[in-house]
Amino acid sequence: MSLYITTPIYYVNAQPHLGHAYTTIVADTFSRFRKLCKEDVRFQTGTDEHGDKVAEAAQAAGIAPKEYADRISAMFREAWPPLSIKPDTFIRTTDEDHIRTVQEILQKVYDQGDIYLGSYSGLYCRGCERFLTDKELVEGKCPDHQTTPTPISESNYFFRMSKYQDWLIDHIKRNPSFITPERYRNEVLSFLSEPLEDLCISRPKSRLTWGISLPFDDDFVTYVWFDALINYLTGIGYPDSDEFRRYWDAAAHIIAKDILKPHAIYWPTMLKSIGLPPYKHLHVHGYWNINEAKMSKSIGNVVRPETLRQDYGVDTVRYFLMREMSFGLDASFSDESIIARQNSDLANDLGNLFSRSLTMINKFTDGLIPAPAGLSREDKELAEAAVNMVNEYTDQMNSFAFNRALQAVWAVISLANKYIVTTEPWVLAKDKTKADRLNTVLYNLAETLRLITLVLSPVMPETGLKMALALGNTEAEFNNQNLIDHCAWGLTASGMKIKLGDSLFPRLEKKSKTGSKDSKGKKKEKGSPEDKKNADNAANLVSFDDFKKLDLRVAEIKAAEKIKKSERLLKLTVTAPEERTLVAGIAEYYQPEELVGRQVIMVANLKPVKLMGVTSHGMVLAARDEQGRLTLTSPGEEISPGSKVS
Ligand code: ME8
Repeated sequence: MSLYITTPIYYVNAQPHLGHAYTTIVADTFSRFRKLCKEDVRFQTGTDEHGDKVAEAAQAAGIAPKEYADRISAMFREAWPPLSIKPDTFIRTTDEDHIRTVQEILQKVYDQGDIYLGSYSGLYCRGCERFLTDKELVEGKCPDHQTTPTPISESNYFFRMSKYQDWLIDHIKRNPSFITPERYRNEVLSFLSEPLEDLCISRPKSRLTWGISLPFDDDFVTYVWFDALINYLTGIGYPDSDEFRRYWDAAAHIIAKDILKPHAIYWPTMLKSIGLPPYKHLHVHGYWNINEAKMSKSIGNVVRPETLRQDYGVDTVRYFLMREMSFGLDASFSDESIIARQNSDLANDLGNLFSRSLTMINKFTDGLIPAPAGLSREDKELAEAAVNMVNEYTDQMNSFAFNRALQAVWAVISLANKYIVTTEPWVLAKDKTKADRLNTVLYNLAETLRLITLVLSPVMPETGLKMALALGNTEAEFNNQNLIDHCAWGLTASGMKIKLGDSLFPRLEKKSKTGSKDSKGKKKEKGSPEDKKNADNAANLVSFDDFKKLDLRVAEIKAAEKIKKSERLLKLTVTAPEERTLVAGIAEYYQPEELVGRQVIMVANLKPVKLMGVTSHGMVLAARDEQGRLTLTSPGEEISPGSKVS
């Protein structure tokens, strides 16, 4: 089977924001998912460069429209690879082949009598680039752009859209999956219950020159929507390329609800007039809002995807967008919600399952995935749940219910975390007669992680690769995995060598968007008394003699446990080489069992202190960054416990 998945082509009157990134990440994820189902996929995005809005933005920037379009189009093109978005084609409506295709199509529609010259007066919204009906206005304004439309009266060319109204209603009714989710299908049918007007498809050059000239009348340029929608055909080489024959029947467009009407009404009727079958699916999503208002360049409340990527990492951004929005409905963006997802879903649930399992395989079976013995009830339960997860995930992904697909994965992550608690591998490891049981448990964890890696990779490609490599696969094996041949239980080969690495996701603390803040959340000013104090502190340098007083040693953790009633503190029993107890404030970042066997650096000659009833004879060193990520320091390679650090 083939799939031709597209995003809208974005206007080049402003830079990419999170709304554009969302649609494009959905298209990328879906494309990766269907490739994982061994399908032949083509994914297209691009930029929409003609029309009033772009001409105005170029004028405001004081440069020619083409130069302006080149600049912003490049920003869109360059925004995608850092977000792991890999389109097969990036189309621009100023491309030569697109201009030629638009003119050929216009001529064809004109020749068969579907375009006529008429006159028009109406209310024009520059933001929407179309005339609005009275019904669409809210208190006289465009509801999307909050602007009063301009009355315009002029001669123009019209496309006989009304001629295809009955055919379109019939097509929508016969094909329930033509427009999804259903609410948008109903919205379109309700709109079509009133008589459809013909579509004005030209602009006189006296008013606008930045567009594609009509092939049959050089005094006019093409209306930007008639031009833009045709990109979906140009991109696959309409009318006579192999790609066109291969992909047009499998076309699926993803858009937000703002451009439902052009895609659900103008476009299928245009296609009908050209004699082509309509696209297969139109998938419509809601808006990302900020404080209840649509994130939009005209309102100016935008979040830049690049800023988010730098703050949270690409896979956290992708996961958050796919998990947080229920496709079709609106969702709210806030830093708090993305941090909450990172901490609970990624660092806690997935990150802990991963690091606990790998640490135990590393420690208890020398880093080799062991061979399983007989399966108990709880083993079967885990295996069954993991295999069912793949099916459930596949169904939900195919129906664009990405949040539900991810919920299904997280149900298994949580089951596997519970499985660790009930099977207690660290207890099994102490008893030689329980080796078979330990092997089975560790194998089952590795196999569950393999299936989790498989299904998560379309959403989080970097994390997927990291997990696959850690589980002992090569990059080529990761790239060759698929949902058809690799979804059964028991495919992990025992004896594979795992590779322990860094944790997948750090825990984050609540942070500000606008740079460094003090503890009360007030933004710090440069040159403030506080800055002066920091400068004084920096001058307060430590002498080498003072430094020499510190006795830093390598310590090996033998046991770790939570301290009752404390959320932060862990009690560590270490050897250096003599045994001693340390108390460390790292419980939010590490599970006790993943610490056992690790070497750390400690300050060995601190005065003992009592914390929550436990006396600490020293302090473990850790690094913490501005986002609150924490990692324990350790010697670069294993060395005898007690070695001096100097
Ligand atoms: O309409 N939430 O381009 P455009 C979710 N050039 N998605 C959002 C969003 C938000 N707050 N804001 C924007 C155009 N989007 C035309 C399209 S297609 C032949 C021509 C996304 O730059 C969403 O996909 O205004 C929406 O449909 C699209 O950007 C509009 O992009």
